[in-house]
Amino acid sequence: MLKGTFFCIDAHTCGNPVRLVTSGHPQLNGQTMSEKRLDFLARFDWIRQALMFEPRGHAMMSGAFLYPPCSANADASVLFIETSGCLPMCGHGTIGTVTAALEAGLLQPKVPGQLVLDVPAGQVQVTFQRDGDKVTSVKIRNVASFLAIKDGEIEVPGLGQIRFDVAYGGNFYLIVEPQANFPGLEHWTAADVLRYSPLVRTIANQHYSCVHPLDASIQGISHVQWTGKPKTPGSDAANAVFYGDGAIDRSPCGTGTSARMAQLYARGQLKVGDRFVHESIIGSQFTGVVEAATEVAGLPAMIPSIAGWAQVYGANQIRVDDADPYAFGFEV
Ligand code: PYC
Repeated sequence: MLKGTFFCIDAHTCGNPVRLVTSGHPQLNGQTMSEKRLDFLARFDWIRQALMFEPRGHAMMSGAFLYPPCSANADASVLFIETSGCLPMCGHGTIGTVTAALEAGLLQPKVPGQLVLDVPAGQVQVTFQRDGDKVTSVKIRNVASFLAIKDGEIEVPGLGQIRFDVAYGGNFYLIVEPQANFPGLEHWTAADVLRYSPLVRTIANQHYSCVHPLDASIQGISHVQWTGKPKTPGSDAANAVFYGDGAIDRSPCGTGTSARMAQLYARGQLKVGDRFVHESIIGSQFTGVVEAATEVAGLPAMIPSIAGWAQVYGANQIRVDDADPYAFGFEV
């Protein structure tokens, strides 16, 4: 039986995919995007599975639905989907969604060049540049970000003792800097990242807990960020972010860059006004800025911004028919 038909605009943000679903949206219950995210996961997760997993997607696939605004001051709301679930916030996803939606005429900003978006993690402010019909850059003023765990330590089979911090930038990131048992990302292959990240994430989640103080539906370490020396001129640092079951972000990761800036800010290595150019595993760059100091439930925090670009490369229509044994993906 045909379960649904979805029109999608396919794009990538600095190399990482963004599939903006422009039709087939389910009606969601809830007042906020956080509540709507939970409703989507409870009742419509089959849509995410069908559009993100192989054979219609792949390990890195990620996408979004646009919804009407939840708040009076917002232009629209965004629900993020990817192979691991529905992220509270996604930086590369927002840059790709905004680019694809503006170019397709799906968003009409109240203020030219600016958008306010409700996302499950809160609200983000977007500014963008255009050249004719083309959107050339998108900057996101992200949700309040903070250092959640300082100097954690776990024993990782095959690696040994690993010291880390956990920071929040819209998702919780376990951040590993070069140390005795990790020589730095520049000395690792992608296969090393894929091999050790799931282990590190599982072990850290067994020993440490992190829950967002204002929204308990945001909890647990979902992403692992390995850091190192950059290779692209102009970058301040490099990172590889692992997410889902086997994905390495091809972009520098918007929420990961926010988390990294929050960690460096809390450690006194960045201050308000500082710029931080972050490089991905393929050398693409986001420009981050420490916009302001703030607090979250009395804890010191900061507001980061991240800027990057996206390219729209096509459109497709995806039919999901449950007569197809692989309609909702498969495990390899
Ligand atoms: O850009 O925030 C991001 C992101 C999260 C997971 C993959 N990319």
